[in-house]
Amino acid sequence: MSKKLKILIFPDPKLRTVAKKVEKFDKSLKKLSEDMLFTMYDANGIGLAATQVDRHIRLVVMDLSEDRNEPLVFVNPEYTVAEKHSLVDFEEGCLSIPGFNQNIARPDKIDLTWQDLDGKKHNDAPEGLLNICIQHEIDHLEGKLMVDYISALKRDRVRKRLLKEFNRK
Ligand code: GNR
Ligand code: NI
Repeated sequence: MSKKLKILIFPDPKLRTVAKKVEKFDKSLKKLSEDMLFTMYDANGIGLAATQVDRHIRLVVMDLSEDRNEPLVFVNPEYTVAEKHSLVDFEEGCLSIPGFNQNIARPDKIDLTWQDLDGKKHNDAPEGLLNICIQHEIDHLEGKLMVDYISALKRDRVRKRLLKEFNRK
């Protein structure tokens, strides 16, 4: 049975935690990834980092498919920006910053490595939405959020709105 986990909302300071590398590929890791996928589908998100559910390990889940039936799991994802790259602008949203959308410029070519739930290593050069989404999720694992790409003034406005709406209930 999968469990719905609580998603932390900005400016919860726990979202600033830097996640630790996964060393043990055991049943509890599989269970957490299932609960995260369940939570992500429930919230209609396309990705979710463990940081967002207050679990500070380097684990990301995703589903970019139309029918929401192609779950992806990335353990210990890491990337380097390709030498010959451009920046692509894309309007992003974040389940930890409800009601906030922002265009963010990110490199369009990265070399990505990760492990699966069995610890097997993979690498790929993701394109399109996968490229954008994995960079967004790896930001979470580093304690970084979309609001870090905008001015302090705008960030403060978002912070105040969300404090009033969510974090004080
Ligand atoms: O659901 C999400 N949509 C999204 C749209 C554009 C770029 C990134 C994302 S990820 C986001 C879910 C989320 O907050 N993941 O951390
Ligand atoms: Ni996010």
